[in-house]
Amino acid sequence: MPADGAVLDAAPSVIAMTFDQPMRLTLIRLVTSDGAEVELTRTDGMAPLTEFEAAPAEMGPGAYTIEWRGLASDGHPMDGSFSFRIVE
Ligand SMILES: [Cu+2]
Repeated sequence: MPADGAVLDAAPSVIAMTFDQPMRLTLIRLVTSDGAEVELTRTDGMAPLTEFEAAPAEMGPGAYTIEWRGLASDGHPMDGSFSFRIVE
């Protein structure tokens, strides 16, 4: 969350992901279309979770991508990305 491809009229207060099985997120980045990184405050302590949430720093209008990598409970590495836009 936000859903991939979402067009929002305000910045999201949280970036959230739900996993079917506990996932230890080893990396999560929120980047603008210019490749600038937006700070994310995460409180998971890299513990395996099915519900992950992080609070983004202030975000203006533009396109954003979330890139993540994680380790599933069986040690299988996984990764993914999703994107959304904020419009005024
Ligand atoms: Cu696996």
